[in-house]
Amino acid sequence: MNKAFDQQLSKMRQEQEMLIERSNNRLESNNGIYHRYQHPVLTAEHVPLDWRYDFDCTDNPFLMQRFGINAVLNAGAIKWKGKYLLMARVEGSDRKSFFAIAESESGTDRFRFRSAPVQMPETDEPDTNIYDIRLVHHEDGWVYGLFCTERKAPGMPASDQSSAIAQCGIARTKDLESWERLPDLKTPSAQQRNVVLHPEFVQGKYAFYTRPQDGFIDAGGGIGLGLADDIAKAVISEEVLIDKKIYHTVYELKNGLGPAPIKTKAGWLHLAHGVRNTAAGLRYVLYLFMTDLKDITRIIYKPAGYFMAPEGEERVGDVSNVLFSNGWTVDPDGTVYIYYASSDTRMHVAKTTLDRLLDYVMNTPEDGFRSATSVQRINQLIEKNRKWKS
Ligand code: M1P
Repeated sequence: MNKAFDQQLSKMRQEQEMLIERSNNRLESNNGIYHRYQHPVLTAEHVPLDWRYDFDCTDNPFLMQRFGINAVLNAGAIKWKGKYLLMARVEGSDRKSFFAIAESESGTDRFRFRSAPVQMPETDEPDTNIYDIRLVHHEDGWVYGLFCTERKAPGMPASDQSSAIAQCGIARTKDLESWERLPDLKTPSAQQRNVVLHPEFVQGKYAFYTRPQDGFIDAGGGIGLGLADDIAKAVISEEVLIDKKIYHTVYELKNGLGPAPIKTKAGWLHLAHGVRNTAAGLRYVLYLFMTDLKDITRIIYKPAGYFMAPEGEERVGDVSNVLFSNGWTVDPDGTVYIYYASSDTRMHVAKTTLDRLLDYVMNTPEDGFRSATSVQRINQLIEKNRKWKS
């Protein structure tokens, strides 16, 4: 029995309870599209203390953290048995990521991690790092998790310790507790990240949104789509690009799909991230587009520019100036929660409705790709607004 040790541990427990139990207020906004929230919904400080500290005062007399957590980011999301579940990428201070599920009754606050992280089974080729899971309740009855599995590139000289191969790992579950790992997705591309499973069969096959890339860093031409006969041995023989990178846009350098699309009466609603280079480094923003209900390779609406970009404290973190989303949920009343990470460090939520998102995606002008077309769009609005001038 060590009084100081016990007092310190009890203080840490109380502080963490206050953090987890604090309510999260909706922030006012005039954008008409969504509301941000006051606090992040998950941070490294939300990770249970018994994952990080040894509570035995003989073995850990200084109550030192034995396993450091660096960040909680890029969470897949699903509504499950009335609760909002985030399957977060938890990154240790050793740089390795793993998945852990946190649950909330409200969707906007009091997210609490389950008692232990997810034990993701491996294939014959063990993963060095796994991250950025997309959860999809597929019409075949399974919940799939598609994530990036990263391994060291083979055949490199000893001086090269950073070349890596990224591929799409696939796992499935019926209970969000235990996972069956399936073979990694095979595609014609050298590497893959940001792969997402479409929730319905397409021509009787499993449809995958891909992001073909030649190297670990260099992304290919944009977001692709490919079909596979069998999910338990998923092989795509052809990828078609459906949303290409375009010069002088917010997705000039690269893009990647976020969560699985939401089916609406007007089309499949997609959330994606776009990346451009700046003097301050890469800038990741979120954008929306919609594809045709019958032909999911055809984009029918695509507003110009970004839908959400890093703001205020979101702009700073481990990898600054990044918003990334791979999870959203829709309630039966049309409420949409968009879960997004800022600067590869912590998770936030934004709240909106399907009606607002449809209005945004269908009525915001497309990119005209020239300064002159931007001025034209503004002049059209000014003209239209003339009669409303007070
Ligand atoms: O650091 C920003 C993001 O970079 C990668 O995304 P992408 O492949 O689209 O560039 C991923 O590592 C992602 O996890 C990370 O948030």
